[in-house]
Amino acid sequence: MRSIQEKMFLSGNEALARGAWEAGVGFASSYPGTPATEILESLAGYPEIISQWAVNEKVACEVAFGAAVAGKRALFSCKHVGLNVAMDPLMVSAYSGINAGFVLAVADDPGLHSSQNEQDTRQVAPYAKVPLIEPCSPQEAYDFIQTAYRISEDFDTPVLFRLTTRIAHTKETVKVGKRRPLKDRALEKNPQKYVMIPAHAYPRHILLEDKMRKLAGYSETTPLNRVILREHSLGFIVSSAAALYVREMYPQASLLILGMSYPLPLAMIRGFVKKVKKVFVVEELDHFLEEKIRAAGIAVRAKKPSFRVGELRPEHIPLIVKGKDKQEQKLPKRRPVLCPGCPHRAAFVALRALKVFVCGDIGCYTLAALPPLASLHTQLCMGASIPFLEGIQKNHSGKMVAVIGDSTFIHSGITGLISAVYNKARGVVVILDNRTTAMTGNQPNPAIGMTAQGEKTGELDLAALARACGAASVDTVNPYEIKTIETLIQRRLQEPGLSVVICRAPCRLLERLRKPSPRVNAEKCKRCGICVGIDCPALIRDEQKTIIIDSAICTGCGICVQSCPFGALEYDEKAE
Ligand SMILES: Cc1ncc(C[n+]2csc(CCOP(=O)(O)OP(=O)(O)O)c2C)c(N)n1
Repeated sequence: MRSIQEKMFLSGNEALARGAWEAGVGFASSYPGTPATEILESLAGYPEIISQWAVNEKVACEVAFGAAVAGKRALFSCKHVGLNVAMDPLMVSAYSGINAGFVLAVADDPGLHSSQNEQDTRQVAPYAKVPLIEPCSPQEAYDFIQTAYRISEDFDTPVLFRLTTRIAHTKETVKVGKRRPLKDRALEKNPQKYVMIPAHAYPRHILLEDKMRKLAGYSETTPLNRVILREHSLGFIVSSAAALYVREMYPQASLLILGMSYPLPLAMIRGFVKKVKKVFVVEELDHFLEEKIRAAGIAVRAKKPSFRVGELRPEHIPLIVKGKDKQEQKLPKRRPVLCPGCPHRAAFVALRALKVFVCGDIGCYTLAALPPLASLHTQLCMGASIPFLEGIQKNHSGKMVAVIGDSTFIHSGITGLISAVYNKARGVVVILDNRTTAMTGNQPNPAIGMTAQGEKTGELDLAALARACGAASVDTVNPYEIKTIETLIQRRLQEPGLSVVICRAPCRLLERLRKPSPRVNAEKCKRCGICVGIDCPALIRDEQKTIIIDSAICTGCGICVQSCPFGALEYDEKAE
């Protein structure tokens, strides 16, 4: 029994970290990604846990799996798309099984608050043949992560632990306990278990199928799955955030809440459906539960397909019960924009002037795809910019540029660069090195020389790395000089091979640039709006087309000054 020590006000991510710490986790590895980033950030605050940012999710998963095989309880965390990158190790680790407990905490982003898609991670559990745990609150994230480690060790399996934005970021008072120190398990040489050649993998697959049958039995009896019988006329089968919304909208209804949603407790579901007249399956995103329940021949009602897109909200529940379609909310949207003084801005002003085709990547700089900058033309997934350049350049005669951030280049851009050089691609790769992983909240990366737990470490030299990959030339430039960047890229585009231009200046959220703001010389200003085209939030054009500089947020970076062809934006000599 856990002895309750205290209460803490925690988000789902923080509660998960606290529960993992109490469960004796000794190692954690991750790559940042919203809404999962704070899991590792919280774990890094516990000195008993070695907590590391890896270069990408595949590596993070492999390192954490290695730690589990070594005998320490280990945690891997990432956002939903991060699991795509880590699928290779996950699929095979399910065959191997673990030594000490191994949990993969994955946070989905229904509604795409900060993601390129809204894939439903629950679908991975049957594909990878691993159990799936879904908490519906921070308290459950804290409680269930501890159960997840017991399941992992009892069944010799990695466990998938799925959160969504609302569970990961919601805060509540969580009852917590104490850390239970664990003895490390012995590291053993067991090639039949840890070397997945065909001769070993085949018998492991037989074992895995048997394990899944046993897990299906466990799912029928675990307290993670529970029935709350109230009204017999209406009931819901739910997991994750849907459980909260249904409780809020239909407090008298009967509930079957699935904390372990794969393998499903089909006998329990059958029993529930027998007792309750009208049973609805309510779930966010895919019809994961509905499909499996119906495939087992159990008649249930479910949401219309329109609810498979976007976030589920409490007010959707009555619509689902009435069999109606989702009504789209028409709220005004706030346009995201690069920060004032952002070092990425000038590169895109230069690229726009060059009128080249720009293969983009994922980071703050993806915002340059939006007008008025409108100077980034593709974006697929992390690291895709350079392979995209290669694919397009080989099949098109135009000049091609790829743009990629420092963290993304290290994540999965390096192999693309090697491949493009090897295959004799032409063009320019611009590495936007703002000395951080800005988009996800300024985490350090290997080019910074700082670990997740704040220790100094070696600094990866991006210029030397690009040279070693075979780049035809490597230049490092000050990204605040628009003309220099423009001239350099233009020159490199005329040359053979693939050149690398590193635009290097720190993210303004890390290092504040506070130079005096320029002022508008009303006599020279033509009210043409060219300066507003650099898309700086510190530049406002009023209804009379007068340019106003918001000195409260202007950093004095000077990009607007360089962009005005009439010299109407100028620095006050005395203020300098
Ligand atoms: C596979 C995957 N992992 C993580 C993320 C979350 N994410 C988006 S961009 C990014 C890195 C951004 O850093 P960088 O490339 O240095 O650009 P910056 O935001 O600093 O400009 C991360 C971690 C993602 N979208 N996809």
